[in-house]
Amino acid sequence: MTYILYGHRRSGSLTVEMALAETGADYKVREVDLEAEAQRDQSYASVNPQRKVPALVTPLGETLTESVAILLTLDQRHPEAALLPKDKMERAQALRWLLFVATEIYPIVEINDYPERFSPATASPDALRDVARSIWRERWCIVEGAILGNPYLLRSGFSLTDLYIAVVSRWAQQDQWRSEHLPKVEKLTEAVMARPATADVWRRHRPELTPNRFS
Ligand SMILES: N[C@@H](CCC(=O)N[C@@H](CS)C(=O)NCC(=O)O)C(=O)O
Repeated sequence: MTYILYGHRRSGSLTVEMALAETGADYKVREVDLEAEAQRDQSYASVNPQRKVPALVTPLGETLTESVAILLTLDQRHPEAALLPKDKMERAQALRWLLFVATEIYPIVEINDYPERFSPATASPDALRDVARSIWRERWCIVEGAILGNPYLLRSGFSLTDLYIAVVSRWAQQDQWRSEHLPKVEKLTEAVMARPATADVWRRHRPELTPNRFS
């Protein structure tokens, strides 16, 4: 009964790995080195034809891709982990902001990291990246305003949406701006980093961002 997670340090697979750690399920990580472009290897296309991480092979042998699909499946299969609240109104808000970050913010990181994929040969990838970062900042301010709990998103406490917010908010080289403008996102992330189930996973992915060195 072991999950196999395809992932890379600091990537979206960190969210899935933390959710797995919260469930207590056995899992193994298969490294897909994004810095070496290993996701482009033909062998990985049979796992995820979109050639991105994360991907998860479940103990039933199914292959799942898309981080939100993976997280919702883990919640369904491990209800005892309480990855999402039972209260229907709180659950709806957790899903609302999970999908906001997944669909309105996460895709911007591809423009930030690979601007040449989106800009015509005659255009400047740097200019495109600047526009992407400014949209990124606007949308994170919306998430900041949605955080009603302390330190987590929901008043009722922790949910897997907090894992997602913590991981995605670290991207796009916005550390200085984020620490000045997103105090609630920062506090939420510190709380995620310190959770007993996930602290080791976070440290392995982001050793430079442990609570005592957190800005
Ligand atoms: N919609 C996908 C996005 C996955 C994604 O963009 N993953 C990034 C890492 S965080 C990736 O694999 N990038 C490599 C590439 O675009 O070549 C999901 O939610 O799982």
